[in-house]
Amino acid sequence: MTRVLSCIQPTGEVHLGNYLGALRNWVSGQHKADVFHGIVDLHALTVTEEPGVIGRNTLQLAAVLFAVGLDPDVATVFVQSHVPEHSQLGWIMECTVSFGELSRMTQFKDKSAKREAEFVSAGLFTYPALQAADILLYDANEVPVGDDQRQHIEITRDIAMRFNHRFGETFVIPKSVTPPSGARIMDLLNPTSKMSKSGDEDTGVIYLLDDPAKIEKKFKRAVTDSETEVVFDRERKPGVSNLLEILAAATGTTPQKAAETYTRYGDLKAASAQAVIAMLEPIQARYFELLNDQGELMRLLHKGNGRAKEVASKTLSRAQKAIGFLSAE
Ligand code: ATP
Ligand code: LTN
Repeated sequence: MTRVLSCIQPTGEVHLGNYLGALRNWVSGQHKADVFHGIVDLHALTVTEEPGVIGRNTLQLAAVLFAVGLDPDVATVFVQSHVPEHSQLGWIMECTVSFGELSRMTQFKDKSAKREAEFVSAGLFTYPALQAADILLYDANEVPVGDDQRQHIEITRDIAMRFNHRFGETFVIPKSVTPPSGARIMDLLNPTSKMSKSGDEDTGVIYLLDDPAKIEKKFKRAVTDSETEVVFDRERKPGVSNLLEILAAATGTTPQKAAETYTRYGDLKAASAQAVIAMLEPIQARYFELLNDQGELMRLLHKGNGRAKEVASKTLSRAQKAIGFLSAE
């Protein structure tokens, strides 16, 4: 059976881009493959400094993952720091990737530029090595990610191949799979940059827990262009195309088809808002139920952590043996 792995960082509130670009596909994929989904709190540490924040975000994110429909009896949902093999293999990966390769990662360039006046940790730079460990520990065949993560999957493949070449066949070589629709949702106010949890401007971001009034307001204010024609053209009309992409993803059609239904920007915005509100309503209800029962939430996570550790510990010892570290036994 195909093994699929994808992870999400507990760095802030989950937004529509995360849901349409990632989580929704995790849910639909859980019955088609053996799926592992990690809440990668160690990755969140690259950009989080205040005490307590990561733990709180991790718990909320776990509630979101189950609320969107991941079934703990089918999908392995785990917390990265609860499976210490990630840190252990992460170091080995750092020693298998070059400084030059890491320097070419656009996520590092973007994030370090955004943090200009702030602390840029070395972890932010070596982040892809830890991500490679996340993936390789589970012998993942496929890694479903949005466009923004393709480069990290490529570098993971390069690292895995290099390791196998140096130390003998150890890791499965993964490949990235990109969902067909809603692959890249842009910020409503700044439709040429992706909707992101860690951007400073939050009004162009639709959060999964936003109430209907807020969602309507955000869509109303969405940036379009000075023309009037509703057509799907990412290059020439990024704002309108983004709305069409969101509407299409929320109603199960294509952006081109959605464009045929509307002639006015105002109607397109209103329809997009309503479609998103309807899509999020049941998710929000389940989220609050789960968050009110933290004992149950922790029980579900322990279940996933146990299953994750079983697989990860085997792969780590395979890698350690291949390298030929002196055995402690
Ligand atoms: P950050 O801004 O801190 O990088 P993020 O919003 O990009 O956070 P991640 O935790 O990095 O979120 O990503 C979780 C998943 O959501 C990834 O698979 C990523 O590809 C996807 N994703 C994030 N933003 C978008 C977006 N705007 N459109 C589509 N998919 C997205
Ligand atoms: N880097 C990813 C999050 C991430 C991930 C992973 C995704 C960490 N480890 C392993 C897929 C597989 C991001 O910023 N979205």
